[in-house]
Amino acid sequence: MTQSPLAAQIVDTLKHRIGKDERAAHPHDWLAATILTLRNDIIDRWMESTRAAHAAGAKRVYYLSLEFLIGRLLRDALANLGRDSEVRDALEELGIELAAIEAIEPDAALGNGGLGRLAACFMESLASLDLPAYGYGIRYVNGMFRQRIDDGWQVELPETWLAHGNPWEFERRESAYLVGFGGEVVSEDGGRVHWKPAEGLEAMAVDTPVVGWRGRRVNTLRLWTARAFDPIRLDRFNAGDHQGALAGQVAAETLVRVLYPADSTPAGQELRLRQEYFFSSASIQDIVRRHMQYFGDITTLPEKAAIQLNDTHPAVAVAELMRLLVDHHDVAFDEAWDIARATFGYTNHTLLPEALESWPLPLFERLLPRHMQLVYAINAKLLKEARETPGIDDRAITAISLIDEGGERRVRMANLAFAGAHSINGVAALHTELMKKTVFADLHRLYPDRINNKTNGITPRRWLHECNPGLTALIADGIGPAFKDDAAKLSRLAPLADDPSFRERFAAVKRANKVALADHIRAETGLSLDPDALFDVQVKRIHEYKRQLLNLLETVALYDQIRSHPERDWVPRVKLFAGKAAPSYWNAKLIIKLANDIARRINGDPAVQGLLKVAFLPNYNVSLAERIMPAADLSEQISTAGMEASGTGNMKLALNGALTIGTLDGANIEIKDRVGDENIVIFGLTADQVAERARNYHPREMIERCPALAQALSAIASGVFSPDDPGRYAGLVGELYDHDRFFLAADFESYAAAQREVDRRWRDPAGWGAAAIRNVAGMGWFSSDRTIREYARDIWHVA
Ligand code: B1H
Repeated sequence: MTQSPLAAQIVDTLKHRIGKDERAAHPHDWLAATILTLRNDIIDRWMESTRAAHAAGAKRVYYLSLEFLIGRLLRDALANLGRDSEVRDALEELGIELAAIEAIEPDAALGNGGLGRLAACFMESLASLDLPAYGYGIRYVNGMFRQRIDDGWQVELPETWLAHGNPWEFERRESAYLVGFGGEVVSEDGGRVHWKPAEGLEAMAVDTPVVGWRGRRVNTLRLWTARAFDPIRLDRFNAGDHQGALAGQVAAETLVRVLYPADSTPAGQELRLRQEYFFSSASIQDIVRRHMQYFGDITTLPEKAAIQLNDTHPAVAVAELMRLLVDHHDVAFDEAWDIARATFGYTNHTLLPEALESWPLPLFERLLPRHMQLVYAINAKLLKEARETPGIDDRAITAISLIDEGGERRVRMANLAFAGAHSINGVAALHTELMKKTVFADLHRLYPDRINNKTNGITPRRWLHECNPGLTALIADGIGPAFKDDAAKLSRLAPLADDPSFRERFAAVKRANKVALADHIRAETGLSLDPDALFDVQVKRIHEYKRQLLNLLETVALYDQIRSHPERDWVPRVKLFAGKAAPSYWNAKLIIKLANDIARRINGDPAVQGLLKVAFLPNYNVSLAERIMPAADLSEQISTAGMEASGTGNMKLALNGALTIGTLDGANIEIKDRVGDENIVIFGLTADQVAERARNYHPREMIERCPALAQALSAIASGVFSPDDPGRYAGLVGELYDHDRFFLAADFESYAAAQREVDRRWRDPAGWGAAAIRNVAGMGWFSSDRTIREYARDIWHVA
């Protein structure tokens, strides 16, 4: 039998690059051989993309992010290159199933949650829109931890995504930069200032190609790894100090070893500041080097480079660019400041006060003495400008300052990023308005033109075409394939909501996806789920403001009602939860345990068999999300209004035909506007009402007035779900009576009523199906292509 050329190439790669023959090859060898073969095609396009940008003297976009939650790359590359079936057939000839090797590709989890996944979607959209762009971050050896559930409790295990090597990446040993820490600042004759760091390590680039839709462009994700300047100190080694001889290498490896697993709350540890400076410095050095090599004049930087700061984690890059301009390129301070501000944009992702990054001034000064001086100089300029602005009083000056003087002195990274950027954007309309009114009110008064909104988006390639091929084929059948190149065209689907035969086919696709998810869950956890039940999902990081606890309380209340009134016409429901808790976030871990305790009790109770099931799916990550999104009927987006900056899981679920039950928070508001008020179930206080209520809130009274809630709480608090440790949840529940920071008591009744409204709609399959189709039709706007076009036009000024 003659082999197809592609099959022959894969075998050749296996032999000559991996060193295995067909009989000895393990699945991981086939995976690597397939990726390496595909890579040749990618590399050609990559080089062409770089050449074209260079020849055109194009402006480049640089996206600086401490997180890139990219997930698996093989299916994405195959789909975007349009080589899916070709590669599937070639592997089949070789007796290998593509799906099987796709499934063993490690999930690159170099991010926590929404912020990191947004960076990954943006990289894909930048390439798809043919914009020359680089992502800059850290090549963590251990990304987001793997979550195991032991007796209902979260256990964190290291994620070893590099265990089998990484065929996607290219080490660039020549692209290396020295990054210093500590030491002193010395003034030379003539007033020139020079930083003499006490420690130094080398940042080395590791590049991953990012393939755009239809292979139009391939951009670079450049992640920095660290190595010691002197990998071994022979003087120490020869003197018998074997460990000391390697200390520099150990320090370097420690720096890039782990991703901080805290979502929405900064870690505040020295190693984190070191990570932030390490990758910011290497990235800025790389950007400046490239600019000088191509254009030769540092003052034209803003015309050729747009640097976007993904939250404040890279905010020290503002000071680093100032240092390079002033100390190394002899640019005068004021001119350097204009250049920096014209180059940087800053995206804010959260308003939670505890999430705003600030560093103790002594720590900042010890690690980065020159940057500290520059922060003072920037602050002096900023506060002088503020003083000269009418309407800015002393209180406002205190709030604008880069230094927080209340208590222990700290450097405010959000203020530094704001001051150093020409654009400061929020990630959904409500969030952006709240930025102007709360955290940045005074800076906004000083610079009223800087804050703007860029509502988040998701890439429809990964989050529709790739994860839901059944629905994608059905849509193409219904409206033609044009939506694949322009997600806005999904709107053409809307009329088909009224077509009974289309609705039936739509329902069949959803059911098949539910069967596939149920099969996966049975294999992973042993739990059997009925694919005809309503799949109600809340999947996201576990955080009190996201209110998984509200969902659990309603679940317990529903459980009570079903048992009290078994004769009623209950809608069979499966409640699916998944998500990770920050390892140091006790209440979040306790909520995971509660979900598992409730699941055990309810799933084992014959009284609700067939009517209610609860499952907590371990280790939520991008790959698991790709299975869940297509199979969901109901999307829980129930954060306390004003607290979820945007949300992006809400978009993935609605795009795959789930109806949302949600508060008027983050992007939910814009989803409602696009899918139509009748196709979403909204409940609860608005952000304004939450702010108003906060001034005079008595949760105990609310609870006492709501028997369903009071009963659910007392059942949990008295140990009904935790007979092995009846007091386990006393504290968690007690806090609700006295404080209830996230207004669960205030929203409970309205949430429970909304859930009964969901039941009512579910009983009408035609109505539900039509609403689900209208959700898909309305979600095209949430493509990250639209988001990136807005950034390109309004912030980066690139074509
Ligand atoms: C978001 C974070 C975040 N907001 C600190 N803030 C982190 C903050 O490691 N840290 O220190 C890590 C992550 N992440 C999320 O960003 C928002 O909560 C979502 O609402 C939003 O959709 C997402 C993307 O904009």
